[in-house]
Order: sequence, then structure tokens, then C-alpha cells
Amino acid sequence: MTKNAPLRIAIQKSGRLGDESMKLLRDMGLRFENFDRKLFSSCKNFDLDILFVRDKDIPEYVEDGVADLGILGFNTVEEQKRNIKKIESLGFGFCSLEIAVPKDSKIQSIQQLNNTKIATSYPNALKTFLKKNALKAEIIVIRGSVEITPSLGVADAICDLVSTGSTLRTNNLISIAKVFDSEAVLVANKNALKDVLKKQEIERLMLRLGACLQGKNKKYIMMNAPESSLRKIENILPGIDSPTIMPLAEEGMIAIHAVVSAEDEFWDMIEALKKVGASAILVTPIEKIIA
Ligand code: PRT
Repeated sequence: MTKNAPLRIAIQKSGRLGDESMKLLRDMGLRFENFDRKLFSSCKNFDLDILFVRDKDIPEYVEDGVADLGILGFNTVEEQKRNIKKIESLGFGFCSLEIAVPKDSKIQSIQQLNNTKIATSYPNALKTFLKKNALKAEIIVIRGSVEITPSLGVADAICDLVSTGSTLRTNNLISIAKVFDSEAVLVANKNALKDVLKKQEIERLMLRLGACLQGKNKKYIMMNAPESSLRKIENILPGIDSPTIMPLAEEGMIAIHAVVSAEDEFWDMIEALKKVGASAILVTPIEKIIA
């Protein structure tokens, strides 16, 4: 079998997704240098080259096969509709594409967007949204500072990414509709997924990625409890497998170890565990989970 050229992954050179993308690759055990994020870097311990490029250029690079993989915002994937395959959501770079109007605007619902002007850097996504809602509005394509267009009289509404909401607040705008939610995603070139050797290498990377993503969403929890509380505690703990249970030196007491979800309900679960007698609760992060 002949050896393939190294896989190539494109990530954002600088900007909101650059640092997290590099952190993720490093968490996956990949070792590489990024002196001032030059255009290109080779991994020292995996047959992988990293291209540092603009977020907006990644769909084209991946579609053309300049890169086999890419990490970019789902919003960019949705806007550009290139012939590439999304293979994983990555759990960072959260935002949403929203339609917002000035606080004192007469427009208060999406139906009132009919015959208005909407400024955006996402004309394709907005067009799809308007069509889906049977609305007709003029789309004004703006490449930056979309949020100031209503105050300049250029547009009645904007369609832009929102994360904390502070840009909307600063510009006296309020959201009236969400077009879609977005986060960073991993995409692939469709031919690379069909190439036997490349596919093998992509699968090796996916094993590492899956382990990191799983670990990020879970915590390892250890606690002591009266043996009589075991059933109640098992009902509270939605572990991957049944928890590990060990007797303690103190008569009638046990130690329970389990892997639990690090979701929003985490603190509710801790409160419930305390109520049924758990004590000395220790919680630690998990680096990787390999099923
Ligand atoms: O030049 P290049 O193509 O690399 O990128 P860029 O400079 O256009 O993008 P960049 O770095 O700003 O964003 C890259 C990606 O980060 C986006 O494609 C999204 O997937 C993601 N992301 C997450 C965001 C935001 N959150 C975000 N808040 N991208 C932009 N914003 C902007 C938004 O446009 C608005 O101006 O931040 C402002 C709103 O933020 P809040 O926090 O005030 O609501």
C-alpha cells in the first residue's frame, strides 16, 4: 500500500475560533508549533499538516481538497452551502444568527419585516429564512459593523451573529427572531472520506476527538454514603456504567465512584445526593473517555 500525503486540516488563523481550535488539536495529543501562526505547520507525532487561514475561506479550501478537514463556525457552513460534509459539533464558538431591530422600532414581529430593509453579512442564510417565512424584504449586504446600520438609516433591521448580546444592547437593538444556532464544527472533504488511506487517518483522528469531547462533557464523582442510601443514589446518578461501590472501614458506610454528565443539571444532582446522605463529595474533570 502506498503512503498518502499527510492529511491537512484548516483552522482559523486568528479570531474567535483560532485559539480554541488549536487547544482542541493539542488536547487530541497532536504536537505542533505555531510561530506567529504562519500559514502552515506540520504535526510532529501525526501525519497531519495544519493550515492557518481565514474562517470564511475554509469551506472553499475543504471543498477543493486543499484541506481534507476544517474547523469553522457552523454559520459559515450554512451561509456558503459548499459541497462539504459536517462530521462533528465541537462545543465551542457558540452563537446564533438573529434578526434585531431598534428598541423603538415599529417592527416587533417577523411578520412586520415585510417590505423592510435588512442589513447582514449572511445574505444566503437570511434569504432562506425570509423564504421559509414567506416574507419579502430587501437584503443589504454589509461586510462589517452591521449593528450600526439602523442608526445610520441604512436598514430597518439587522441579521447578525449574537453571542453575549452586548453588541445589540450597546446599539439599542433587540432580537425579534433567531435564524439558527451555531457553534464550531469539524467538516471534511467528501472525496477524502471515500479515499481508503485518508479515511483511515481521519478515523484515527476522530477516535481522539471523540475521547476529548466525551471527557469535556463528563465529570468523575466520588462520595461516601450510608449503604442504606445506595438505591436512592443509583437512581440520582445517570452514569456511563453502573457506579463502582467499595466498603469503607466504618461499618455500614460505602464509597461510590461514577462518571456523570457535566451539564446544567449538575448542581441539582449534587443537592439531591446530599439530601439522601452523600458526604465528602469529590468531583474531578475527565481528560479523555475511550469507550
Ligand atoms: O476573518 P475570518 O474569516 O477568519 O473571521 P472573522 O473575523 O469574520 O470572524 P470572527 O473571528 O469574528 O468569528 C469567527 C467565528 O466565530 C464566526 O464565524 C462564528 O462562528 C464565531 N462567533 C461566535 C462569532 C461570535 N460568536 C460573535 N459574537 N463571530 C462573530 N461575532 C460577532 C458578531 O458578528 C457581532 O458583531 O460579535 C458581535 C456580537 O457579539 P456579542 O457578544 O456582543 O453578542
